[in-house]
Amino acid sequence: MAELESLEFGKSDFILLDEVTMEQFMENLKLRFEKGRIYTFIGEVVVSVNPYRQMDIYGTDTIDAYRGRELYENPPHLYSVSDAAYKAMKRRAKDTCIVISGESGAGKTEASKYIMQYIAAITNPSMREEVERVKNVLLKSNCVLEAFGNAKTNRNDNSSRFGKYMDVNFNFNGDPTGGHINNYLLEKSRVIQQQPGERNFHSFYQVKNYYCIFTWKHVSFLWICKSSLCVLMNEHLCLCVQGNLQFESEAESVFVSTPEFLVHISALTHTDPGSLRTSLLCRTVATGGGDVIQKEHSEQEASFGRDAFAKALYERLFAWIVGRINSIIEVKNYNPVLHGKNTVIGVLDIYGFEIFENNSFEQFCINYCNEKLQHLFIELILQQEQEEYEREGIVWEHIDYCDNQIIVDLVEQQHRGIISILDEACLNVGQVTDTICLQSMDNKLSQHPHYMSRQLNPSDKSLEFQKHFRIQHYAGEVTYSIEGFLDKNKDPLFQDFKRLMFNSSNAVLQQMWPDGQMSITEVTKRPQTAATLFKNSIIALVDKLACKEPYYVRCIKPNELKSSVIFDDARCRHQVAYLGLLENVMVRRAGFAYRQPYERFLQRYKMTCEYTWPNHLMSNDREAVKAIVSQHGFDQDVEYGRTKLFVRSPRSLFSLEQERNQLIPILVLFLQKVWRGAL
Ligand code: AD9
Ligand code: MG
Repeated sequence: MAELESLEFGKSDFILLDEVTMEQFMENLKLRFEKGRIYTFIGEVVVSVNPYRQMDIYGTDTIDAYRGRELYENPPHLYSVSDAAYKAMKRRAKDTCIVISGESGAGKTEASKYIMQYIAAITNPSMREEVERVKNVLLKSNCVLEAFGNAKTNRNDNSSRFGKYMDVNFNFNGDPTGGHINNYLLEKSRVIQQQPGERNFHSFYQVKNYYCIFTWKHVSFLWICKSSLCVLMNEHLCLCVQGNLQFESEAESVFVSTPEFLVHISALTHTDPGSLRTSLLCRTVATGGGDVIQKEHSEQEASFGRDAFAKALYERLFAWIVGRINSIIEVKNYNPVLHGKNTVIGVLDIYGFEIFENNSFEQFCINYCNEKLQHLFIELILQQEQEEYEREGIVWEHIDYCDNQIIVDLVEQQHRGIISILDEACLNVGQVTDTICLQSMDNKLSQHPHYMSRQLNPSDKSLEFQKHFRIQHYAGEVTYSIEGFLDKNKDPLFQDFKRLMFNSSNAVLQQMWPDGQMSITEVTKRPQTAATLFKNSIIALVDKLACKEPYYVRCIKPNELKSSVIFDDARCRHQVAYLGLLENVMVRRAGFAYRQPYERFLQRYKMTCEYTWPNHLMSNDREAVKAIVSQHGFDQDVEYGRTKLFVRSPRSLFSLEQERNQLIPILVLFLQKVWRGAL
């Protein structure tokens, strides 16, 4: 039992802390980590500390222990939330979601896999073939997505470089009937460049083992995927662009200095070598008079175009793989009249808040996403509390909390927000530089309490003039370098490449480039910028989550050394602070720290009261619970809801729990004597 366990291994629920202080929180977190108790509740939220070692807590025995049980009946575990989300979905036909957050390496992806495994293990007891097929694809899609979307970074050997939201659909029996995956902002710049000590996506290294046309040292970002994904594709896919493809210029004209690669690439992409060369060296432009002309690239433009092409190829491949998985698991032939309501559990594993030495456009997007999710977290946690109190007829007192809406607005507000300012700058191609864009941000945001730059604070030597701006995020200050923001936001790819790929004789590649059909005169509408596309996808994600009953897993990384024994106090403290965990405990406790259905409360504590042991004679369970509360003298500390008892201070419950613990051995002794006939 969660409460029993607490005495020896620290408190299994942070709301049972004597005082909600950072010191007590950290003490409990550390003690539990050291005792191998990596999970702790805050009410229904599970806080998880990455153990960095294999734990024997995910086997079938454990799954059986959690299946169908109430949250507080077992020690905290990922399975507790998984089961709670599943029960709510099945019993109350509620769409639910499990949001997993935490910084890079904190254990989000591992947690999401255990959650999926649990759901797979407890469903389809009758082993229906179609359900098994869906479960199989859902579980196995992970390794394909990790191969193409994960990479070794300096912080995590298997870092997800994309955000993932997976919906699992269930029929009225509670068995999975299908699913859908959404992916967010793949870090495609990794294809062409990695930080020292980091690697390209895993797939680059895995594929070369069985299909290698160049020796490894030649392959910088070229690879061909042939048979590895046959299961998914049923066709051979060739894909390549390569960093080895170099340009040189002579007498003002640019040429490909490594023509042998050009031939390979055209063969692999099933395109004509001449067209490929032209796409690499020139771009088609429409003149003001409506004519279409070819304009030659400079060497720098050609390299820029090649890199953009490489990134786009990989990004489209990734999106295509996700699309293929989706088409295999989409719910087919579902008839709500015949099959009942189709319900959903969503699992979100998305990049956590990032603060690096150098923070660029990617960190800006990721941190904005975290602001949105944090805002949703606060809103939903409070909203849930409020709804429960209303349902139970309890008077609710409003709680003040730190609202980060102002930071969300700083980024996303129409016209005045940073994304709007960036987009405006991107409209004036060639005229606005990163520095000019920064000036524009300074002008418009000078009054904003969460925005800073050196131009606005000349005395702040930590910011470089004309290069940096700083946002005071809910999780801490982050200084961004404006360099490259406009290019990354515009994310331009010459139409010539799109047309080239659309004309590929490989059907799969052609399918990935439908926009290549357009001629240059048709491409008048400016495509949406990267930041706006990302913003829209995150707003859509938040809308999706907001209409579901949320469950949270908050992951903490205990140290930077991937050690299973080090608990780095400062690092953990920082994460606890920015995940808002203390706030979470306060919100939970400011109202009522504990609530339990009368029947359950009675079952657990009836032995502590003479009027309820062994059975009560009251008119109902509510009255019996009143008798227990009265006998223990904490009437002032509780409210009686329609179906549940609400306890304000955990102290009351704790004293009850202690008394129960003292009584259990006496009762066991008594019962043994009865059995032996001694009494
Ligand atoms: V990132 O934002 O994608 O860079 P995650 O997803 O938060 O990050 P991940 O789940 O990949 O982190 O965990 C990092 C590593 O920690 C894993 O590769 C495991 O080696 C280790 N880990 C995490 N959780 C567990 C666990 N429950 N048991 C054992 C774990 N090892
Ligand atoms: Mg991950």
